[in-house]
Amino acid sequence: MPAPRTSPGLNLVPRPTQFARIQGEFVLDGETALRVGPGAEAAAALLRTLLRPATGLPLPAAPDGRIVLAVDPALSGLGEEGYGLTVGTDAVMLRAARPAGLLNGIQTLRQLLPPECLLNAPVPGVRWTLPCAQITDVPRFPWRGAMLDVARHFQPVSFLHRFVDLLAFHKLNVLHLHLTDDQGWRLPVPGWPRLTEVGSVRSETLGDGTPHSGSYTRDELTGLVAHAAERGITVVPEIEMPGHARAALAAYPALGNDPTRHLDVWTRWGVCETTFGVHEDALAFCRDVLRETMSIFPSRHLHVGGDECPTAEWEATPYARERAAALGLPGPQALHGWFMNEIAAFLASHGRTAIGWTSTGSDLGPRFTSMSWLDADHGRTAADAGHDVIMAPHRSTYLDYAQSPAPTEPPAQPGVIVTLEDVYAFEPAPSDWPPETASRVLGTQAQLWSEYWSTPSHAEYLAFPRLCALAEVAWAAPGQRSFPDFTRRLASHGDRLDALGVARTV
Ligand code: TNX
Repeated sequence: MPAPRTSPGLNLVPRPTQFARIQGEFVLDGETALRVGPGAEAAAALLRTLLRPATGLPLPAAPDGRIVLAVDPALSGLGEEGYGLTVGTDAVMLRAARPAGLLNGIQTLRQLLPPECLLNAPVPGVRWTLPCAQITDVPRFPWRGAMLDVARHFQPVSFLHRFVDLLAFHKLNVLHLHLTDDQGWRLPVPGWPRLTEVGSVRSETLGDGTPHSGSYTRDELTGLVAHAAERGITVVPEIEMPGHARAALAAYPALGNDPTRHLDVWTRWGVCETTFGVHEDALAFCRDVLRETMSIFPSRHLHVGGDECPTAEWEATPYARERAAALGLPGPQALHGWFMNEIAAFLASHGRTAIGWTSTGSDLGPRFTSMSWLDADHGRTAADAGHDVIMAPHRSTYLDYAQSPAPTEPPAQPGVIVTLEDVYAFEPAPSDWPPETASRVLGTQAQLWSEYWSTPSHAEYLAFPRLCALAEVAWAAPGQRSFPDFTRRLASHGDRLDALGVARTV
């Protein structure tokens, strides 16, 4: 740790919408109390939870508390997640139209305090000061996220909690959890025990001779959802279909296109030819899985994959050709859209919205929110066609690519380099798009596919500091972003990441 600094500048990440440094400071000490207005109880609890380990401050509630936490629906200009913060020498006033705004303001308070407040053990001898300031802060996009692929390499639930904490610290509000893929199934589903017994275990990876396995319990996942909600984060689960399904097919071959074939949980990377069948049994299975998924994850959106689905097995199978003909489709390839649209309709009947990966305008029906991964033009095509869009173009948001060409970089997804500046330069809704198209962009998110990393520290190494840049892209308006200004702030922010113990090596 660097020497304690009693008066950090603002140097906030992401950059607030409006801010001014005012002379003076507010000191938090054992006497400081919180004045907690109606609707602000959860924010007060979070503030205490976050500050207690390092500061030991009790921050009790009191009617004359000098830190005011208030929800005021009249402040509608702050939207769902914005906040106003005034730090004076005598009082701190944090206000928002909705409780979620207060949670963002609390992360700002943490960044304004000396970075030692972020340590996970008592830090004696630090004066806990806030620089006086006036801040009004409203996010640009409602979807500011990160995808964590726990299918290729399972991660302990403790890391998921920590990752949520790191997202919240950067005012990101979505954890997209990629729970199933060819190489592993991580979600228990009642009535389908082999999904975790068989589907969560891979015998080896690329011939390394080392088994890899892991799955979550329902309680662990509901606990994660609650932990995230306390921090203003929605966990959006992803169940892949009809491709990227090999682990499920290893568990239940009858869900595929040839029930007599024995399949292993895939031990290689890339696009797997084996897919779910386009029959009622596979659809019924997917609905079952999604019912369980919905009962764990209350998110409005559920991700149902849809990417990289070879149709060769359907083309080679008489039942699939007959099904396509009976549905009046031009051929078995069109069964992909049919399958996905059946699933989207099922989710809609439960009041949920399906998200699908799209690389082109795609065959996903109008119910889908499109997660566009190829490039911005394809995202625009989807938005032009009327889809809500989450922009995830790989050259800007895939943090599993290396961040520099240096030979010292640890293993990463090969083929592309995504630098900090590449991420920062990304514009999710360019100003030359028609306003209606741009308005369909819900936001953006980072991707941490996990073929090439397997440990939490490696994930953190890949995520930071590029995720700081993505957080600012998602939060701040284009006219407020400047890479030199960002990197200057990042120098101070690095002290915060160090205090949080963010891994700088794998
Ligand atoms: C493609 S892009 C995938 C993933 C891989 C990633 C990196 C997309 C929706 N699917 O299955 O992990 O590339 O190789």
